[in-house]
Amino acid sequence: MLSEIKSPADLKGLSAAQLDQLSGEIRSFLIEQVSKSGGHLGPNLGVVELTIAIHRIFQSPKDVVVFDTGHQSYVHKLLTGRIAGFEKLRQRGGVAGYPNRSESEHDVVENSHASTALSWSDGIAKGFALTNQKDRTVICVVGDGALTGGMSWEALNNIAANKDEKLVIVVNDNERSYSPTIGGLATYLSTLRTTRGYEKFLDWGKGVLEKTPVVGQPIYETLHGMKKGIKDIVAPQGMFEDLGIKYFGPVDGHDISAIERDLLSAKDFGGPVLVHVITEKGRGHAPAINDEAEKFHAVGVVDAETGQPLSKASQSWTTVFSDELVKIGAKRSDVVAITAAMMGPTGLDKFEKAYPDRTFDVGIAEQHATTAAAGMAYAGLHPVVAVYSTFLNRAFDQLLLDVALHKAGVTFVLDRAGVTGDDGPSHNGIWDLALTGIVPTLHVAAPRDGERVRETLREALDISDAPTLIRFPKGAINPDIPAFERRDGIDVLYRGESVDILLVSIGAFAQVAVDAAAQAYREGVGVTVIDPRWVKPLPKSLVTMAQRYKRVVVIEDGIKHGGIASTISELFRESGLNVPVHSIGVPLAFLEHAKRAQILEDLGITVQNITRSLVAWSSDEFSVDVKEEMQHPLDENENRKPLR
Ligand SMILES: Cc1ncc(C[n+]2csc(CCOP(=O)(O)OP(=O)(O)O)c2C)c(N)n1
Repeated sequence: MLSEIKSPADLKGLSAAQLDQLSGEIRSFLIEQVSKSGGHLGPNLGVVELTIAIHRIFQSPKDVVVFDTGHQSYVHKLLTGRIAGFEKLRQRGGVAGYPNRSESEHDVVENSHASTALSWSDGIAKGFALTNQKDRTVICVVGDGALTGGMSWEALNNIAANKDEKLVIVVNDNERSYSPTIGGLATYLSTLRTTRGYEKFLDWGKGVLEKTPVVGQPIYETLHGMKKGIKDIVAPQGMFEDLGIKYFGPVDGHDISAIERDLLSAKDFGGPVLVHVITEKGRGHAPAINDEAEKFHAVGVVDAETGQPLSKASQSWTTVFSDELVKIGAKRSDVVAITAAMMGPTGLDKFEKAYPDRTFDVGIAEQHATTAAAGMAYAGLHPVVAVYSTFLNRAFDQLLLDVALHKAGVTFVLDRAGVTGDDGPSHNGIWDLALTGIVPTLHVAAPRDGERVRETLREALDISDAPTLIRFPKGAINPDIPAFERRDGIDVLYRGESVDILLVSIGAFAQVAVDAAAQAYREGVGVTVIDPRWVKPLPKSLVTMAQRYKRVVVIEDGIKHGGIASTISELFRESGLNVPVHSIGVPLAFLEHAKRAQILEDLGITVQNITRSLVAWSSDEFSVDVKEEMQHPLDENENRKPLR
């Protein structure tokens, strides 16, 4: 049946039995395809019936469906004509792992960062009202996890103020973010979930009391009159209704006709409505259900039947950090760990196991995590805030003003820094070096290997009068790259035979840099490779070192614009050092989803290509071109295909 569904219209005439069959087919399809490519399997298995019901009751794209975060939009993609693209899910040429406007008119919001959907929906609904598109409804699907993000509440506060807003908020409550959702809101939703509906209570009351002669009926009427009060006790949806948002539910999120009933009522209501839908993450797939930790929130390439990873897990950057922090925690009782709903993915799970009282999961709340860390530092602790690089973007103001201005001894650990690839434009951690470069007092390290992760982490934790930050990439860690010598904190990784080029390698590109230097040597070009480890502040001796070379080349896994190369150029300029600085890194563009290696290849960040550039730069004729390139650093981007 699935292959016959070309658009949501094809769902409308299906019988209950056919819908059942379709749900089963979608689940089998997802298990098979997502296991091959990796992706958000658990969340999508949980929203099969919910997505079908939404597309039967509403008319996308006239009605706009916005998925918060967007990781749970696979079923929506299947129902909107994109089955073929799943062969290459999250790969170049295949469907993206998140909604994508270029794929379909049914995708409006290209997200991946959580808790924005209610604001998007509020804006779209207000826009429809003001532009005379009153027949269009906005449906916002938001998880209980995403509701822990502050933006969700800023949006609800505004939505509630507009009683006529045609907005249906579907809370997809599966009790989990990656791990179980935490906090006061989670407790509140759980009360809603577990309390039997007050209507049932009243029905029961009516039945019993009506049979009670004389006093029965009046008591029932009094109860009914006190509806609101009783409701708060029996089914306390009061929080939403007090805000001014009509509440329906809770409804079984795997019963299509039950969801449809509530969605229909919501559609007809004519104002902001919240439909509370209870779903099960990983529904219908035993390995997902049995995964207590994350219910297969996100899987790599796995065996479709057993859910077991197909390749052996290798040592990752995350595990090196995770193990070292646990060791440090044993000696330092002031060290505490903070995660924004990503305990496992950031490796803080081991710290939590060892020191549960010193570990805080704040929900999807990077801003709160950052400012709360400043508070903890003031109180005498040394917080380690572990987040993905891309999510620190959220907390820039808090980093700048709450942490850095107060010189708070907080250490940020950014995982998944640099090009990550398969999760698309918004998941690349390519902005952190540029963003943190403009934060006074902050120290930034980019370790090149495991030994340096351990070392810089310890150095960071020894700094208590200023914030520190360590960034490293996703995935398996390369073998350690020992230094020949260390000068003023700068490691020399490869000594060139002559002084043609000083190659400054930032972080995990060190191996590529050393290999390129070795190849350049074979072509008669002398390249010395150094790794400053700490890239902010840059060691002054960099200037003295660079003086001896004809050219300096900087390689970094981040945007070139405002990155380390640009800081080094400025440092040289201010020091009166007139040496050309070339930059190898990521151009200022949004990178479409593809494998990291493919993207790096496109950007020319391969040993072969870098060698070619080193050789070209070292030749004299090139100097004219170089000047032009420095004046127009973005020109080259325009010719690059996969960028937009
Ligand atoms: C700002 C931000 N921080 C962290 C994440 C990582 N993340 C992706 S999905 C997710 C959990 C979402 O939970 P929920 O909204 O309940 O959706 P579910 O997966 O349970 O359906 C998290 C923390 C993110 N996408 N955005």
